[in-house]
Amino acid sequence: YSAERLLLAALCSVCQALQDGMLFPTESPSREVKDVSGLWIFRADESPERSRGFEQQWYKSPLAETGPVIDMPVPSSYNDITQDAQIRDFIGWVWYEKDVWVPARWIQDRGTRIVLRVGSAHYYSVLWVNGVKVTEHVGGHLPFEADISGVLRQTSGNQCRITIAVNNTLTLETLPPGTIQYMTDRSRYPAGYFVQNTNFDFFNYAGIHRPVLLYTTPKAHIDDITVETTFSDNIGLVSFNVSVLGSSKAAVKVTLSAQDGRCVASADGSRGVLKVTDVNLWWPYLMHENPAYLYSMEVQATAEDGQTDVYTLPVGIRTVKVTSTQFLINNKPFYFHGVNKHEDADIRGKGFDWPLVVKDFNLMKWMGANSFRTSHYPYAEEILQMADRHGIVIIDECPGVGIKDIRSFGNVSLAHHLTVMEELVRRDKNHPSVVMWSVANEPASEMPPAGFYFKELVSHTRSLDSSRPVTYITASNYARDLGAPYVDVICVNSYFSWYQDPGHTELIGLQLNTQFDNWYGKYQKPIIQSEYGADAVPGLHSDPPMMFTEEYQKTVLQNYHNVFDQKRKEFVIGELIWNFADFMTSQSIIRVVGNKKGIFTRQRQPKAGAFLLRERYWRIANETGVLPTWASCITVI
Ligand code: BDP
Repeated sequence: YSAERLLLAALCSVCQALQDGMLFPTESPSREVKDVSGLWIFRADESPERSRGFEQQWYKSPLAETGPVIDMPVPSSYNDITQDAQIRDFIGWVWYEKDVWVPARWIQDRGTRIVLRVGSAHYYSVLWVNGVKVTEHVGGHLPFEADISGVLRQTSGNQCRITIAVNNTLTLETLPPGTIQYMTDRSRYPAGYFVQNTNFDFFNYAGIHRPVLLYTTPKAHIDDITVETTFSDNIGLVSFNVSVLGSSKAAVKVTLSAQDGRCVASADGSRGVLKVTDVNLWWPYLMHENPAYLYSMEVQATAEDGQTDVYTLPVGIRTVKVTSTQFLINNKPFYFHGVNKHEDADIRGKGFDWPLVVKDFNLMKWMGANSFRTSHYPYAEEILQMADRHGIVIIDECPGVGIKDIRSFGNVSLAHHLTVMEELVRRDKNHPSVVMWSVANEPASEMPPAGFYFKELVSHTRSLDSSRPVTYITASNYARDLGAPYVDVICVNSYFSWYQDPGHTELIGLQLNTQFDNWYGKYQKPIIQSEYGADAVPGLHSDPPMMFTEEYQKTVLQNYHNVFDQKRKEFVIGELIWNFADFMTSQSIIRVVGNKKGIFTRQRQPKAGAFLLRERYWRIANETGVLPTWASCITVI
């Protein structure tokens, strides 16, 4: 299968330290953004080796001239858009194309740099503009871009044909890993029959999942900005580092403004520290009466020719620290009462969708959640920006999910995993909402290579960002977990009375207490229950409770909560329900049209468990935090 060979070659060629920044494209006096998402055309390469598109060079001419094409929305997964099961379950190369107009002045002004950026595409992508290859990228969930100024000026000018080939094949070395299995028994499978095997529990949606943008910068431009914040008494400190490309002598000026527009600090130079008197700290939702305070940092870089590039970055001033029993935000104990999510919804699959994002934040705030984990991959940047603005705290996870095969602990895998962490930290380092990195979910951390693998991974992540703790999510036994010595916080998933002792909710108390005491006894690190829960098919009832009913889900949660309430006085620093909403999985005998552990349905309607959690989270917030005045009516529930 040619895609596997191509992928391995691509993986090896990109295993080098990242050179450039990946600032979120925003408009400014010197920058324009043109969203070219919308309706694209699409063709799946159904040839046996999935290689016809490359052999026939589909990028060289309009895609419609190569064969039949269909409409495809961007952003969206392609899987659930048609009535064709073959498209839903397709594995291999699919081709997207769109013709766009580039403003003439962008082309004419040679001082303008034109960039094409894809928010994310699942999984391995190759990009052409007017038939010329401009970049390729391995990995979903993270952005990639190419400077296309040269290509546009050399080819046909204002008209721009963008072609993107995307391949969803997963191999032992990709993140997440997977394998392609050929079925050779001719009495059961036709010739050439293959399947993609994975070890994760969500549907492997594919396509262009986030917006495709064209944006401009001046030739000499701000390439990256890194801020780190701290404070002492009422003085906030913002250290900044600005990198400029296209000019070696650009003059950099940095200005920090408060929410009312007042300038509170400024400095000249590409590195420095801004001092903010009477600082307004960035506080999580429900921890302060004025949470999520954001300053605005304007960076100006003026090149020798007088051209100035301007970029504005929201900055929240806050600190994060971990002790052996606590998670401290701004030196105050923070208790995670939140959710695990997925990027997942009807029709669009993992495609970015503003109505869904805003609805989900409204639901999280309604239920009194102060945090979520980006299980099991990085979410759209727009989601992190929402979290910054609403004070929702994030554990930011990379796509290291389902690492179960010992062959996925090899050097190529590790090198790629380190690169993905570099891409993740580069993208998300400036978000105050992000308080911890998670490098993996439920890897086979008891396998001998895991010790070395996680030592490297955690220490590399720390070297990229020393201001945040690092963890991974374990489901392994405390005595056999080889990565736990390296992490800052222990995150444990467990499913008592579900996958173990199904139906026996009376055992949860004993088993959960044992779990916590064992882990704490061995490592003396704070613990987050990073997943727990039970499936509930909405509308299914029974009393006494039986598995799959709403009552059973509630009973499981209540039993977990009793133990959390004892242990949060000691070293348990958080609880994240699995899951916020029902989500699609691959088909199997343990899934009824997807995973039903949501406390909301996939359409975001509450099950009984949602009301239980709402009461609990507001009660905890009432005990530990400061509620906003508008919320006083909710606290009486
Ligand atoms: C956990 C996994 C999560 C699954 C969940 C489940 O981390 O991805 O969806 O189990 O089975 O172990 O519901």
